[in-house]
Amino acid sequence: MLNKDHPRYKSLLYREKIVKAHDAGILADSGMIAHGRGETFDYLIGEKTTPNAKNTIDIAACYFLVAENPVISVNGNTTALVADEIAELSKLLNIPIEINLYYRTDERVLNISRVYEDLGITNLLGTNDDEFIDTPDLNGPRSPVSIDGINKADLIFIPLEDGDRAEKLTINNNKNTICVDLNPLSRTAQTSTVSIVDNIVRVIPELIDSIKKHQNMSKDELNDKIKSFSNEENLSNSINDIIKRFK
Ligand code: PTJ
Repeated sequence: MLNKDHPRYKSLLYREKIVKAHDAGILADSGMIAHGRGETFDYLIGEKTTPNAKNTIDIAACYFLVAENPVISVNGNTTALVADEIAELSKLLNIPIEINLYYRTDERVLNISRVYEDLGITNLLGTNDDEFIDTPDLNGPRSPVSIDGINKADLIFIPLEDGDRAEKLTINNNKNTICVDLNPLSRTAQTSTVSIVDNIVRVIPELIDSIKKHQNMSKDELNDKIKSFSNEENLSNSINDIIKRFK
């Protein structure tokens, strides 16, 4: 039983979620290592959403609101930490969730799909190999994408994505991608259209609030905000935030 007074209570709580998801066959073995790497970067940014990350989340909200076919791609880590919030986001925008795993096995897909079905998600893609197509540009374990999901999407939300994939989706396949990655130097962060450098556990609630705040704005206003954004500047600010902490 975790003690709420422990100075690192939240961190321990998320570790517990990660371990439970591993035991339940949701998290990949490597997901534990990825979580540890994330913790390190979270420590370096002060374990809070920086003003720069908050601004980037607002831009992500604008992208969601102007997109024609957005899709939320989920993996083991995202499901372990924020399944409830992902389900809320999907319902708010009325958009599908695609289970898209790096280490794909039928068992993990089944376990993850049960989590979202129990949360009332009916628009769940990537659960059946028959609906998958192979995208020639995307080789590797994660190459199959759902015909009605990532393949058709103009905007893909990719929390905790691997770099190869993010690069190919964004650059080779000409899609807009929004990633959430605590490491501003990762290839995922460096190649996505919008890179939210913050912890997924803080990002999704903040993103939901931001979408609610922006949803009555006109498409022109939303597009103006999008045009004013530079991901290069965002990443440079994120790196500077870490440097400031070291100083
Ligand atoms: O469930 P699967 O099979 O799709 O596998 C998922 C993992 C995450 C294991 C797989 O995609 C992978 O190996 O990813 P990487 O290459 O380790 O990249 C994960 C990135 O997410 C790293 O840059 C971490 O710093 C970052 N990260 C880890 N935890 C968080 C995070 N970013 C935001 N929030 C977190 N909680």
